[in-house]
Order: sequence, then structure tokens, then C-alpha cells
Amino acid sequence: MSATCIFCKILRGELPVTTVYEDEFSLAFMDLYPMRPGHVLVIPKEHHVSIQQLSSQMRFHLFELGAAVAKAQTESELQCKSHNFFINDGPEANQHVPHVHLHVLPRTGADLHMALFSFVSRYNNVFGVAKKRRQLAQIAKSIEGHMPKQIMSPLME
Ligand code: DGP
Repeated sequence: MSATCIFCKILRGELPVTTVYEDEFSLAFMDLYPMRPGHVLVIPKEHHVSIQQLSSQMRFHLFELGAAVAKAQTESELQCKSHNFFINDGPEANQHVPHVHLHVLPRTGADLHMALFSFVSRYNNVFGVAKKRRQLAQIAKSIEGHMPKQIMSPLME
């Protein structure tokens, strides 16, 4: 754990978070600055900056969790057809939070302009954090309802 990392603070319960899945090794939660509605982040509980520092079992686990999140997004009220999976691995690759995270971004088609607009404007607090958190909670409930109880991976054996 890192004292200053935002995601470690979330893991320690020092910052609020809207979770869709948790197990001993990982957490999946709503991105507070979503590029599209339903944008989820998947993180390991261990603090590492780069995927190179993770065990191969952890990488496997995180991608299995990402796939389960995407399936749940598709089955949720979002009714998205496709997804972007991406990891910004290091500061020169636009990583803003130095804790490995897999973005799982639901896409509905004809939404590229909105995704790009959200990417550049999402840190502007236009709607207010309280309203935003209520919206995130509603979408999260819908996604969470379609998540498996537990991800199957070598870490779980
Ligand atoms: P990246 O730019 O790849 O490092 O993505 C970091 C993501 O983390 C970005 O999409 C916004 C999100 N984020 C930043 N701070 C918080 C926070 O306090 N809570 C949540 N849920 N997400 C955050």
C-alpha cells in the first residue's frame, strides 16, 4: 500500500467509492470521471505502478475480472454492444493514478465524439460530485447485479 496513492486510499476506506465487485485480490469500481456512462476501473489490491510488477497470475486475474465486468455491463441497463479495454502503463502513457488499473469502457456505437469530449472535459465538476455519485450508484447497482459471485482464476485456487 502507498500512503499517497488515491486508489490505495480507496482500498483503505479513506475515500468514498462505488464498487461493483471485490475479492481478496482485486476491486472493480466506478470511474469518478467516466468517459462514457458505466466506465469501470479494475485494480489489484497490491500497490504497483506497472503491469510488469504484477505476477502473471494477477494479470490473468485482472483480465478475467475485466471480461466479467464487460459482460455485466452488456447485460445491465447500459445495454452496450462493445467495449474498450485499456491500461495507461506509466506516466509517459498518460497514467494519472500510479496504481495499475484496467479501464473497462462500455461503447454503444456512434459515441466516439462523446467519449473524446468526456476525455478532455471530465475533470471539470460541471454537475457536482453529489449528483454524480448518485448517478454512479444507480449504474453500479445495475452492473453489480450481473457480476459473478467470484472470479475464477489461478489466484483463487
Ligand atoms: P489514468 O488516466 O489511466 O491514470 O486513469 C485514472 C482514472 O481514475 C481516471 O479515469 C479517473 C479516475 N479517478 C481519478 N480519481 C478518482 C477517484 O478518486 N475515484 C474514482 N472512482 N476514480 C478516480
